[in-house]
Amino acid sequence: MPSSKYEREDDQTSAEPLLETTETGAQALSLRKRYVAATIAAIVFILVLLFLWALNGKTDHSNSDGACRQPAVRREWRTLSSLERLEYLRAVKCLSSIPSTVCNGTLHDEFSYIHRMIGDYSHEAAPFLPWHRYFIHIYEKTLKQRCQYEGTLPYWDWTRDWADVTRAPVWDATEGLGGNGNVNLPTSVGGGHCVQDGPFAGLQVQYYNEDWNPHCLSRGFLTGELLDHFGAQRLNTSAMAAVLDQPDYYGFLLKLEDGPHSAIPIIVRGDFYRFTAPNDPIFFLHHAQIDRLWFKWQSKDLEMRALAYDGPSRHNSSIAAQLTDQLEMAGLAPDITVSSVMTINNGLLCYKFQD
Ligand SMILES: *[C@@H]1O[C@H](CO)[C@@H](O)[C@H](O)[C@H]1NC(C)=O
Ligand SMILES: *[C@@H]1O[C@H](CO)[C@@H](O)[C@H](O)[C@H]1NC(C)=O
Ligand SMILES: *[C@@H]1O[C@H](CO)[C@@H](O)[C@H](O)[C@H]1NC(C)=O
Ligand SMILES: [Cu+2]
Repeated sequence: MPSSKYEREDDQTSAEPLLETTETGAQALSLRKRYVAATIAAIVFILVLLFLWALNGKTDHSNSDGACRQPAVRREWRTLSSLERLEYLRAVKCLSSIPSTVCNGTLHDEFSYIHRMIGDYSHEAAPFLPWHRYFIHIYEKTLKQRCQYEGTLPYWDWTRDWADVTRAPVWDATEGLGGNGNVNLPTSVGGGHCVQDGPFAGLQVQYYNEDWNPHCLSRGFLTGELLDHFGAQRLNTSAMAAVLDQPDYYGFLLKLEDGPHSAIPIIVRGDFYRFTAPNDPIFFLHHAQIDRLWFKWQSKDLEMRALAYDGPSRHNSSIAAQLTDQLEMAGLAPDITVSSVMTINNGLLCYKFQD
């Protein structure tokens, strides 16, 4: 009994003689054409795939040709999904598991160390806004490159919590950065107590101002009249409008820096209201909001304000700032000019904000 294998051989032998006729010659030709067409189609298909793959490789959003085609979207903390919040917290925690090659401690400590060592030149001076814009960009990039974070840096819009910022969702113990220090423990640095809830419970940080001083992450939320004085009075709608209505760059900067920018760390206390403020991971959500407010101010007249830059070139300096000044990062990342971060869709930076 013939198997199917034999049946096929029978088919071939019966087909072969047909190739002799001219009619089947034309058939063979059209077969060859089809073969060529199929090959070309396959090559085109592979080329398209390669092209798409190359495009996709560029979605780290910073394009070398200076174009920003797909800006990353920075979003407000409470608009992230639970999963997105947890993923961000995972990545931030990951930083404190990677040893630093720059200072004692981990990548987490590096940001405090650099901010204290070099960042203070930028405070109450023109570079305050661009220096921090670059600094938090480096942080976001580090989360991506060292901790496989695929999201963007979130911001905390504390104007939504102006009446009492200590009750904002960002302090949640399960889907936030944890809350106030534990007041039942002895006081820690900065008038706070060790944080014992949330993802940073028990986190040890290495620096406090100038000192190498390993300690627990500390917070000490203000309450009552002080909270109202530094919180509600500086963060309410009319107070914020007065900041954003400033017509010139340095006037706006000072109002923002001395007003809401300082208000939050004064309220949180502990590690935050010191030059080693990045010890507290809330620093980066806060500065993403400061950066957003600068962008909001710029957006009122983007063409002019993308170039608006004046004031002292560094803290206590009598030399006027210029767009060609360098932003110093002490090896954390390359020094770059102020002008390279005046806009947020310029190639080096490529993001936008979702309101
Ligand atoms: C690093 O830690 C050592 C002790 O292990 C200490 O003596 C030194 O001062 C620290 N260095 C810095 C830059 O903090
Ligand atoms: C809002 O802020 C302004 C300016 O600091 C202050 O005078 C006003 O009392 C504040 N309003 C409330 C409701 O806190
Ligand atoms: C800036 O000047 C003030 C007042 O003269 C001084 O207290 C402070 O130490 C100076 N800061 C720096 C970084 O030089
Ligand atoms: Cu700072």
